[in-house]
Order: sequence, then structure tokens, then C-alpha cells
Amino acid sequence: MKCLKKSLAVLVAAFAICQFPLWNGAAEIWADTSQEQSVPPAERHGALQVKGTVLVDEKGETVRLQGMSTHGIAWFSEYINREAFRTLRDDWRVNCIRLAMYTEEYNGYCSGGNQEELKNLVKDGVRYATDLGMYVIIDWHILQDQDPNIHKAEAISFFHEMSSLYSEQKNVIYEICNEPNGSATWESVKRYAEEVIPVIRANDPDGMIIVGTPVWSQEIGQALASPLKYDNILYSLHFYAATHTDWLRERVEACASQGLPIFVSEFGTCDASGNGENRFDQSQKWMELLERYHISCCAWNLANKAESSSVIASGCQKTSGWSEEDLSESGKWLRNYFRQAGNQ
Ligand code: IDC
Repeated sequence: MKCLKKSLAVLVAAFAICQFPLWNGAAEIWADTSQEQSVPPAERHGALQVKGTVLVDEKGETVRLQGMSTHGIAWFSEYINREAFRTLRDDWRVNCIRLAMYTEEYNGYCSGGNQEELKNLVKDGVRYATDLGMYVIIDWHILQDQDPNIHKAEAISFFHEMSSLYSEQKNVIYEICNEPNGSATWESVKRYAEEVIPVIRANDPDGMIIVGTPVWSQEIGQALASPLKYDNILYSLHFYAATHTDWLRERVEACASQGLPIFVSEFGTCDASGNGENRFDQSQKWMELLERYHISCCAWNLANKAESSSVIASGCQKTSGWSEEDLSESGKWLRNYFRQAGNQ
């Protein structure tokens, strides 16, 4: 009798679950490896906000985003696919994808690339991340162009379009200039940001925005000395573990402890060329520092290029569902790190 009652209760519960969806968002329920049903990260946390130096979710709890940056989407578009992002979410346990769209390099958005195709790739990437309940960063990947003001007009119209498309979404983050370098100063970056940010905010008043800093996003001290006068801004710091060691970690520590909200929107386990030897000992020190200050981070890069920063082994043609032997050395290390960090 007891047994019958129990089975009836299970049946009733199963029926109730089928009738009433657990939440109203677009994301699917997914099972994590502990076999429990979980609500995906962006559904669980909702809109994020910068509070002091950290990100907080809708319940006011501190959240750390961690994830993968794509390589240049014009060159490695095959990795912009739903199953790739699903593998990263469920197997790598990350909660964020960064879509890197070069502006000036070969086939970049401002250097002869097909702008409609590039925007469609960004839109596809945002859709997949959204369906999977992940956060997604739209990265205006300046590099060779050095100073973001060079393509300011294109940036304004690009971010105007993106922010009007995504004004209602809680999971989209805008990164307005990857790495100012060369002639770019913090004053010139600020001038650019002060024109681009209001364009985004006119459509998406609460949208979170990441701003690059001079010297390939290393000069965060200048942002601390002269911050932008907007809410929900994060300043980017990029590191490559074989090149950037204690001296840059000390800068991060100094700036974070003085109140600067930092986002490591790109890092590598190798040297700053994106290649060379991986330094996992240095990478580990970096991760400990980022954890201590709850700093979010995305690793460079999701591709199978024959360079040490690419996380897929160069001979592997799979574009999702990778097993351990499909990964490069950096890929194996990063997957392990993300899995054990448990920041979803
Ligand atoms: C590198 C890529 C490499 C590509 C090159 C183009 O890994 O395959 O040929 O860009 O110039 C950055 C940049 C990022 C770089 C990366 C490694 O944001 O675009 O990618 N890096 O050099 N900053 C520091 C390192």
C-alpha cells in the first residue's frame, strides 16, 4: 500500500512538472554530470551588476564569469555552433562565451570583411549562448588598429545595432575595445568610450560594458586614477602567463584592492604571441589571484590553430563534443581548471 502511494505521488509530481515549466526563459533544463537537473547559469543569476569590484546577480550574490573566447570569428567560424557551446557549458562547466570579432586584421569588420556575415555570426553566437543560458560577450577586437578612435564611427553603428537587438536580454555584455596599444593613451580610450557607451546605454540602460586599457589592456592603473563616470563598467586586464608574471599580478592586486572592477576578458597559458611554451605554474598563480578577488575571466582561444593558445588539438576536426585527447595541452589544463573551479 505504502509502495502504491509512493508511486502515485511520483506520477502526480511528474505530471505537474510536465504541465508547469520551471521558468519562463528560453533556456533548456540541462543535467550536470552529477545527474541533477540544474537551471543554466544565466537563467539562475539573471542580470548582473557591478558592485564595488565584483559582479553580483539578481539576488545580490557574487558571481564569477569564466569561459572561453573564440578565435577571430571570421577565421574560425565553425566553432560558433550550439553543440560547441553546449560542450563548454556541460563538460567544461563554463558560463560565458566571448565572441571575438577582429576589426583591422585580415577580413576584419573594418578591413574588408563581409560586415553582414560577421554580424550574422555574432547574432548566431548570441542566440546559441542565450538558448543554453550562458553569458555572452560581444568583443570589438581592435589590435593592429591600436587606437579605437580609428574606427569609432563603425563601432558606434555596430554597437547601436547590437544594443538595440539585445536591449531586453540579461546575458549580453559589450566589450568595446579589446586591446588599445601603440599610440592609444587612456585619454584617447576614454574619449572613445564616452561616445560609445551612451549609444549602448540609450538602448540598453543596464547593459554591462567592458573597456580595454592601454598597452594591450594592461594599464589598469590609469583607469583607477581616472575612471569613467558610468555604472556597470569593468576595465579589462589581459595576461599571457609565460610573459606576464608577478609584476602584472601586483598591479591587479593593487588596483582591485583600491576598488577597480576588473574583467580578464582574455588570457592565455602561453606567451603573449599566443604561442610558445605554456606556463601552467604561472597560470595557477594567476587563477589563485583571480579567485581571491572574484575576477571573471575568459581564456584565449577556441580553435584548432597550430599555436599553443588554441585549446583544440591542431589535428582535431571536431567542432564540438571534444574528449580529452581532442584537446591541446592548454585545452586540457583549462578544462580541468574550469571544472574544478565550479563557478557556474
Ligand atoms: C593572436 C592569435 C593569432 C593571430 C593573431 C593576429 O592567437 O593566431 O594570428 O592574434 O594578430 C592578444 C590579442 C589576440 C592575439 C593574442 C595572441 O588580443 O588577438 O591573438 N593576444 O597574440 N593580446 C595579447 C595576446
